[in-house]
Amino acid sequence: MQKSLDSALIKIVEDLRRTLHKHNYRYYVLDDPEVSDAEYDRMMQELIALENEFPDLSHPDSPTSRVGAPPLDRFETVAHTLPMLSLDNGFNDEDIIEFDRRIKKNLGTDDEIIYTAEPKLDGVAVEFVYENGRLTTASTRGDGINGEVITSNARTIRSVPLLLENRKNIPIPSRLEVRGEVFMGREGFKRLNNERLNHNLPPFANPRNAAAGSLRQLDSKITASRPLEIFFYGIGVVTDLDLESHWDTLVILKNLGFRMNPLIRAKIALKGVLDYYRELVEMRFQLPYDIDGVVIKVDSFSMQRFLGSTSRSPRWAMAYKFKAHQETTRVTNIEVQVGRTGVLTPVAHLETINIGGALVSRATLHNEQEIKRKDIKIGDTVLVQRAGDVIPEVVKVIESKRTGKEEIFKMPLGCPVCHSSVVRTESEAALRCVNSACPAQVKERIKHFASKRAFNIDGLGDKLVEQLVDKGLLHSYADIFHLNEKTLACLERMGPKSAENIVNAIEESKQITLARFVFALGIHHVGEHVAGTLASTFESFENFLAATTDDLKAIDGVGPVVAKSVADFFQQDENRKAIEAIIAHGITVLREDKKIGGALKNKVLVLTGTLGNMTRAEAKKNIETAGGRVAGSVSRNTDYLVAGTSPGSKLKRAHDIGVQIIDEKTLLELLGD
Ligand code: 5U1
Repeated sequence: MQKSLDSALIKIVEDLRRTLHKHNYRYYVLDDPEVSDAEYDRMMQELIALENEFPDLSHPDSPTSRVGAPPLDRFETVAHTLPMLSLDNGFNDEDIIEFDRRIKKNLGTDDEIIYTAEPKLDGVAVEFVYENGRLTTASTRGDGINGEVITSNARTIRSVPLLLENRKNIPIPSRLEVRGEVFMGREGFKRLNNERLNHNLPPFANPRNAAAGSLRQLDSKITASRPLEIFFYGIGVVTDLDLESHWDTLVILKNLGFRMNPLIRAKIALKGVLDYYRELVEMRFQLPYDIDGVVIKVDSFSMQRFLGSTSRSPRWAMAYKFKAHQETTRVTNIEVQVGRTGVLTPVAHLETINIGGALVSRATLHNEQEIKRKDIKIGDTVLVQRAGDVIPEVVKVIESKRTGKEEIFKMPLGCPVCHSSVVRTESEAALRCVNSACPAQVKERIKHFASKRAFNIDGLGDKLVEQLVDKGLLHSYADIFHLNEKTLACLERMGPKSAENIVNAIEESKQITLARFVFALGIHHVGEHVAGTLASTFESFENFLAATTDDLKAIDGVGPVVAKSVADFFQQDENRKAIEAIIAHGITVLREDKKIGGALKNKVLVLTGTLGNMTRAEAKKNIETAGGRVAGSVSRNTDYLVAGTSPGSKLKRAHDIGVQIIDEKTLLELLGD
């Protein structure tokens, strides 16, 4: 009897593990989840409970091992079977043309060389060893010959497969060494740094440092709490597989369960490589993670072997780096700006400089502590960086350039705009203006409310909002819905056509998804990600309004700070009144389940060319309402390319990689119009 119970239990645990591995693969590798996060978490909790109750059933391959293992005293080191080489760098087209020329010369051919090109992530290179399909060792690059063993830490990264699966009849190699870049996305980085500031811990300087620091933790439970991700890009020693090219290898790796960057461009010639570089230069700041260039690899393995490597780097690969995004300049002044939650942010005025193609004359200094920590004075020469975020920041002072005439900066004792008093909240490094009617706060709140990712009111940009607030025409969110063509046409540089377009955009914005609506309210600590979590949890605005602090705290990804902030927001009469006033204008907050269950559920669409019946913003909104997502570029994950008139290069790309191309009429049919 006991035996049959044990075998039934073992089967339940094994089934749960298999199911969780499968869903992990669908979520991280295919970007096509089959179950909700809540369902996944429920299964994981069930497995954790069973493994806790029956410790004999625990196993290092279990998906539960992602929560971390007992802490280590130190890291062991391990020799890489094949050295983990670096890449030679190129900085302009001529360097890449020369690289191509050299390869042809070494191979003794005039034929076009076929390359695979991929984004170069700014993260930490790691090697993973799989023996008979099980992850046995993960190690950092170290000096390229020996690395540090970080297996328990690597196991906590959800997009790292713990067990390989034989899909599409690909045999599981007895030994497989796979290499990839561990990184932290920008959203995760911001959230982590906010949490650290809230706990009086120093923030990480950039996502790369945060990824490296998180991976080198002796306690893997800390690593497990960090939002690390990975894209795999290559191999070391592999047995049992007959691999002929880099691209074929990546396809096989993807089928075995490894996550690939969807932007990898396969089998292109030199011109394709140069075009791809330009595409990524355009796209880089829209990506959710930092990249610092493009990696170009000769695709054929027989050519790679013929070309060989130096002791430092392979002759068949090169990194084409993006232009520097750091430059030095001088701080001419420091101004204090007031944000939508009243936070006072010091901003450096700079002598204008060109950083990676953009003119920069302002940089955020974050807060008073940050100015003190970096010891920034007015008149200093500083290193300025335009990083992932569009807001440039001061990295450090170039002390050797000091003349002694630099001036120390002091934060004002009151709000620089409305002169109300300012307070410093205990957990925050910031000062805050206490007057919620402060014109600076009103302007910033309305800008946020109308912005692309909130109500998405095309044409109601920052300058216009400022004019409208200054003229006393906008005091609250609801005032936006009173704007008419006559009022708008009185403003500077506003023709009747523009006024009409704005009024139309305001009208169109009245249909809004719950996630966008919650984000638009500008609740402290509720960014786009948290708003999405709240929307998918509560499904309707009525449910969200009725939530208690305990309901909020119970949501995965919503900590006590966010829960308190949401509860405080709704406790304030003025906020409730502001929401009632918005809703009274005929706003429809779409139930989130409509979005999730829409005709384009989980579909990825890319738009090219001009559409006849809707603007791009409208198309995007309609697609999102139907549960789809609009991406900026065509990749193998794209479900449909919607081609309007005069389509761009995306059409050829979609055609080349076999993405389904549809016209606007078909899109309307899919949207159920
Ligand atoms: N995407 C990518 N990054 N990266 C880094 N591929 C790639 N390949 C590398 C490195 C160091 O090296 C191999 C070409 C040896």
